[in-house]
Amino acid sequence: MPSTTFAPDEPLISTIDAVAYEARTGLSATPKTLSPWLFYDEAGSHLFEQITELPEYYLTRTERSIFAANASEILSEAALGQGPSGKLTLIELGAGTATKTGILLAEAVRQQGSVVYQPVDVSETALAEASENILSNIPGVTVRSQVTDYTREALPLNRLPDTRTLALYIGSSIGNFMPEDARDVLRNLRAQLLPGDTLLLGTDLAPNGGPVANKTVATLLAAYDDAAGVTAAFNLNVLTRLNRDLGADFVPANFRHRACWNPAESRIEMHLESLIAQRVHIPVNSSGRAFTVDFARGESIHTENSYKFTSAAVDALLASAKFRKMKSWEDPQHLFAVTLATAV
Ligand code: AVJ
Repeated sequence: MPSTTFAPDEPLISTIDAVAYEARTGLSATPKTLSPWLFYDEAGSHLFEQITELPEYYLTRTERSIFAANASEILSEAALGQGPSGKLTLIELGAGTATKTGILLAEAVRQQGSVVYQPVDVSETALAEASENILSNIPGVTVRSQVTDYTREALPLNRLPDTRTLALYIGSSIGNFMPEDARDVLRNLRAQLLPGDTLLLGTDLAPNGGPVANKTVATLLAAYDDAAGVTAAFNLNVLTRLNRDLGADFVPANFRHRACWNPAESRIEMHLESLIAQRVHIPVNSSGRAFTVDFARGESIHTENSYKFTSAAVDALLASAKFRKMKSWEDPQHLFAVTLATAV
């Protein structure tokens, strides 16, 4: 995804090129795939916001409750080792609209009087919404937002004298990446940090991964296949996006949303399954040439992975990027974990 500034309803050519590239490479592969970043056009971002409020989608509200219960401890642990005049600066990867971050920012202001907040995201509109929310609700926060693709580019870390950085990577965003890519994203972040800086990582827990075995595969499946069909609409919207951005002729009604649990990989997978044998035409590709995609009945496009972690898996991932766990917090039902780690 390019870091170029764009309006959601009027993408620059470079965004279209990136979409075309993903469509051509992903849909000509076996099995067919599409990258999850394609979900987040204007309609898809709106659908995701709706997902976060669904009764089945426990992730967002659970992480928020962990922040609400532990913000004071999280911030003071992260500030350990600061000099007397030292302050924490918060940077957030993939900040989106930063709705949960407010709890942590308000606590940072309470503890240190003021805070500089640097949200990083590929979406300029999401960042604009984030700054507005934060600035109008939490006095004492200075916002410096940056449009960057943190998976491909160096982070624009503005290090102020006398400050330590607390990097936030929350919302289970890391779960979208295959293990090696997740490690590389954290290594890219680690490369911009100094020893003693910290990372707060939000991860969804594997079923029965916590000390109490009360998270089932059914809990997970419901979160990715809700009764109201919002997740189905979110998944199918990627086809509508390809129609709009590339002039493709997908008929979304000819596909169905499917979520499954892959125990060997410890991940939820989302697929779009073709209900019939069909041929789809895609007039625009990255080299400007049209191409066609044939689907057998029952064949699917793999659109997303959402990895679920044991606490040992979180430790190993952190260690592979030169972080060491300081402390972690879970909700009482052990659905979700928030882990604070220090750069070593
Ligand atoms: C935004 C990647 C954390 O994996 O739970 C929600 C995206 N996909 N429902 C997740 C998503 C289907 C979400 N993340």
